[in-house]
Amino acid sequence: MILLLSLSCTSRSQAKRDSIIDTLSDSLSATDSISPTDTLRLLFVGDLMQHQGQINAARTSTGYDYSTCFTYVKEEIGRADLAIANLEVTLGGKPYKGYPAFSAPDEFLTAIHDAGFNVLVTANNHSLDRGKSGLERTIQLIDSLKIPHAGTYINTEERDKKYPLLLEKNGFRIALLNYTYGTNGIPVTPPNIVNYIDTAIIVKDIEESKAMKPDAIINDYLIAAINEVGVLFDQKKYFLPQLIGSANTMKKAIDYLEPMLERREDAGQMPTLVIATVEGDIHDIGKNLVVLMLKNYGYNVIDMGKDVPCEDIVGTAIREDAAIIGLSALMTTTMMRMQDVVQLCKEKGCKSKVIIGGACITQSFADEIGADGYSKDAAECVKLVERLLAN
Ligand code: B12
Repeated sequence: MILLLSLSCTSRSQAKRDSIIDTLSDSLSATDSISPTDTLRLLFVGDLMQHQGQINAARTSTGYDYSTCFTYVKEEIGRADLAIANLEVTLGGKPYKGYPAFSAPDEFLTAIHDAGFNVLVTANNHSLDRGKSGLERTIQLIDSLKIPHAGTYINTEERDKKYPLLLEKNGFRIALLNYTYGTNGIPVTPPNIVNYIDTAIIVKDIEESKAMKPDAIINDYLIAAINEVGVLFDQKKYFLPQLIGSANTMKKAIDYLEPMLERREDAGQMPTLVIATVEGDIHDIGKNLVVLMLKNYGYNVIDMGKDVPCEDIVGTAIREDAAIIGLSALMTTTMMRMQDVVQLCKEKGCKSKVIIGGACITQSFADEIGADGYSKDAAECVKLVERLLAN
């Protein structure tokens, strides 16, 4: 995930912009890096404007013609994967005016679109030049051309839904943020929203951008939600149908997010791991997450599914020369099947290390049954596997 921050400041406020960026850089982690082999061409264009002279020049007997306006730069714009521009005028309708309160002809937007700009930011000091109707008309016109945009919103609901603006291109996921220092003294009319520079809000928006990572959605929202379902089931407020419904929803969400998860491409020949939910247990959401995570790290994972007898697990591990067997169990009634696997490994001379996990499993249980490792979640499971394979 890359985060792009667009701050609309005058040159006089450069020092202020620098200090804002210093403040915010603390909240961006050093791990938000990208692989140098991936390429994304970004073009940023400042201030698409329409002064009175430009409006007059575009006027024809039937309307406004901007067809030649971007002729000399169109090719350059087209070379960018994402051509992002600051729309520094409103499309507030007639009468069309230039400085100091801009309202450009609608044809200007069509020309911008035809020129190849595919993202617009709209929070700047001219956002409110035509007040409420100007802000809303501008957004409606941009929406009508399906151009993604950020910065000004009709109301809170729209902002919540569309901001931070998530852009996906060439396998990159980019969160675009846009703010302005002010709107030339014109106050915004509720429920409209202009993103003004406010470091507390920007930090919150950055946090939200980071939470748009698919693995964060799984860890922070989906798993938290399914655990809550478990609590409600415990409290007899939810029953089996709700449990099944929640599990199905979780599966759909994970299937949707899976292609977006980061993958290690440079894995080469990696060890084989055999993973299964033990016999008698059909809980496989957690096991599937563990499988997904390990596969994403490049391991050769054999997923044996759920309700798997220990003889099948150990037999497969021996046949496939697995470095590790990973076992999942969610019920107190099935966790003892893990001990059976450890025992059978010894009996059959299976060299695989055994790791275990699942909501009811603890480190002390792992020690008790002689397992080689335990982890509380899928992310830690990757570290556990790395550690065990290094020894
Ligand atoms: C969803 C769910 C179901 C779904 C399962 C769907 C599916 N495809 O998995 C359905 C509706 C089918 C179901 C059925 C039942 N369930 Co149920 N279920 C749950 C629930 C709500 C969530 C489980 C879950 O998916 N959690 C989310 C995942 C992501 O977490 P996780 O599995 O713990 O996995 C993470 C870690 O533990 C770890 N991990 C997991 N596996 C592994 C493996 C390794 C090697 C490692 C290192 C790490 C690791 O990483 C994972 C990712 O971070 C839990 C409540 C709970 N809080 O656990 C009850 C719960 C597990 N179910 C329970 C029960 C009783 C049942 C039923 C018996 C109900 C019934 N009366 O029929 C049946 C069981 C049938 C059977 N034979 O298995 C009880 C178990 C009680 C107990 N302690 O024994 C629980 C705890 C609910 C409760 N509070 O009473 N259930």
